[in-house]
Amino acid sequence: MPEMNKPTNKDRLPGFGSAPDTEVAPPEVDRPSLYRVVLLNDDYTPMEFVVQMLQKLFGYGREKATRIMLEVHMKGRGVCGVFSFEIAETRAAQVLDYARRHEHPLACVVEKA
Ligand code: TYC
Repeated sequence: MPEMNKPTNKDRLPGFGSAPDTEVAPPEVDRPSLYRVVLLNDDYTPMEFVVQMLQKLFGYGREKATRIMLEVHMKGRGVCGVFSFEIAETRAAQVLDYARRHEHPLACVVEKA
């Protein structure tokens, strides 16, 4: 009579009969760092252009875009968005490209949040 081997943990289907998920340590993954796209003030770029740029490139409504523009105008700088590094760099490049195509000196920088 062949002897029946007792099942070991190797025979168990994952998720059945093993420790509940809550006892399993989650894999350690680093959250990606965040970066601010910061708009800088200048004396030449029209306010209306900045508002429209913020609506077009960042998807803000007119009110929020106006608030950000006025913050930059009055304080010299203002955050127009916080993103992962690649998105922040892309958005900043889009701002500069859009401004240059319209011949405005508008400047922006990316900085770690
Ligand atoms: N200071 C500009 C003006 O008086 C307006 C302006 C706002 C320019 C925000 C740049 O990022 C900027 N026309």
